[in-house]
This record gives sequence, C-alpha cells and structure tokens, in this order.
Amino acid sequence: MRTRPHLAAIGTRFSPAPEADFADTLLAGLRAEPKRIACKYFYDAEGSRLFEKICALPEYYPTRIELALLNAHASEMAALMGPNAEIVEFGAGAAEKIRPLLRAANEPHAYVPIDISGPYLHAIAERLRCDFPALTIRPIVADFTRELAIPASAARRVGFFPGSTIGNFEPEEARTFLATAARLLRGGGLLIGVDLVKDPAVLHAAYNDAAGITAAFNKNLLARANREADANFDLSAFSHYAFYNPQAQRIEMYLMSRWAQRILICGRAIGFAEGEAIHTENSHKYTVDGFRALASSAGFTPRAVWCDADRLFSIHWLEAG
Ligand code: AVI
Repeated sequence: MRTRPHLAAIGTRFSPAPEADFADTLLAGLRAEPKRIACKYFYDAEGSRLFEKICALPEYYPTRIELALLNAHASEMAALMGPNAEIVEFGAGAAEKIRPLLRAANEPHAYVPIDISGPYLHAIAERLRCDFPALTIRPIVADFTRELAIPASAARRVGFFPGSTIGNFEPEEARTFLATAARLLRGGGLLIGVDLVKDPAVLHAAYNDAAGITAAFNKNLLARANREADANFDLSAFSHYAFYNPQAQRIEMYLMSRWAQRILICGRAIGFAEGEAIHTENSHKYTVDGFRALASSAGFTPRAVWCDADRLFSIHWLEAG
C-alpha cells in the first residue's frame, strides 16, 4: 500500500513479519504501558500452522461459514466482478477461498495474490497453476498493510479480502486501508469478508476453544520470542485470556502473567506484576450497516451483502466508483 495505515500496537495479521525488527519491536512493546505485542507476529511457521488448526475448529465458525457463502454465491459474485477482471487477493494465505470464485469467474484477466511470505506464495501459485492451467497468476511478495505497489493493468481490477482480517485493524486503520484499496480498485470493486456482532457466548467460545488451540496460538508469541529474540519466557507462567468487549465491539486477547516475574530479552530485563497482561490482538466485529457505513466513508459504494441464516458472518461487494 503506498499510503499505509500505520499499524501501531495491535496490527494486522499476515504471514511472518520481517524477522529483523522482531526483537526490537518486542522490547519496545513490553516496555510500554500497557504491554503489547502486535498480532502480525503470530504468523511464523508454527503460528500459521496453529491458525490453520483454529480455522478447522468446531467453535471457530468464520472460516466454515465464509467458505459456504463463497461456494453458494460464487456465480453472483463472479457476475459482479465482471468478465476479464484482474483479481487481486490481499494476504493470500492458503488461497483456498479464491477457488470457488476462480471456477465461476468469466475468463479472468489474471489472479494476483499478494502475501509477505515469498516461498509460501510461490508454492500456492504453483498449486493453482495445476488446477487452473488457463489462468495467468502473478504473485506479488509484499506486506500489503505497508505498501500496495501493483503494476498498472488495463483490466478492470477487483479485490478479494476474505477471513475478516479487516477486523484485526483498528477502525481508523481499516478506513485508511479501505480508502487506499478504493483508489487502487477504481472502476472495479472489493469482495470482503467481515465477521458480525453476535451473541457474546458464540464469540467467547470461538476464541476460547475447548482444545486449547487458540491459547497455544496466543502463547506461541512467547515461544517465538524464545526462539528468535533470545528471550526466556516460561509459557506455563502466562495464561491465555480472551473476552468480548461489547462497547468496543471486539474480542480482546491477552497473555496474563500468573505471578510476579522478571524475564530477559536479549539480556534486557522486563518485569511483570502478578496479573499483568500483554495485549496481543483485537478482533473487531461489525454490524452489516456499520461496515457499509465504514466502507462508504472510505470512498466505496456498498452494493450486495451475503450472510448466513444465523447472521454470524457477512461478505460484502463494495463498488469502487
Ligand atoms: C486472522 N484473524 C481474522 C483471526 C480473528 O479471528 O481475528 C485471528 C484469530 N485470533 C484468534 N483466533 C483467530
């Protein structure tokens, strides 16, 4: 992204963050008041593996419902995308959700998956090339939360941003990201998955699964600090804590120190009081109208919306006039 949303404390998800700045960022975040670690650091190889397991959990409904919506409505979505479109996917991940759209699309000009992890992205592109031999695939290795440099194209450009990753942006960051996307996609549009406000019990279960995978995913930040930043965290000395904040309409995730302790990162000491927490993630939930208003304020014209019968998850088609 050329004009970037500056992702400060609680940034967005996506693939491994650049390794070089991890130790410095970690130290700065743990010296801050209150303590924090940006959620983009979840996604090293182990964190990505754990996230895939989260997506398959019975309690974690977003992945399952979004995929069902894409499968059920792919032809309507493809019709809105139009023929010969260049489809740009932001943070392509495993690129599974694009498949129903690619099958339904009318002779797409190209598929342009963007992800920060080069080897991962090229492996995905290879797999898709086998399954869609007629499709032009042009992967771009980039952290799209920082920079969106996509080569100019004469084709109508449409974006695809599934998974409600937009929920991991703070609302102002989300508006900035959407405004940049609206400029990039002018003349086309954006298909975006957005998790909805709902019964807090459903949300609580999704972020506190019985198998403890989300807890392991959260604690992997500490394990990663031990692996990459010469830290000495004892994982059993921290608890996973996630709850729904109804006024902010978001899940907040923390790692809570079970007792007073001192840890070392690259030889520098960080003290924790008993019960002191590290803020690791916000996952914002939207109403359909609330998200449409946000998209409008960023320069999109909201058009179609698809929701499941229980209104747990939504996919929006936003036109970029
Ligand atoms: C990637 N992102 C949309 C997930 C979410 O639900 O906010 C990350 C996640 N955190 C805990 N579980 C899943």
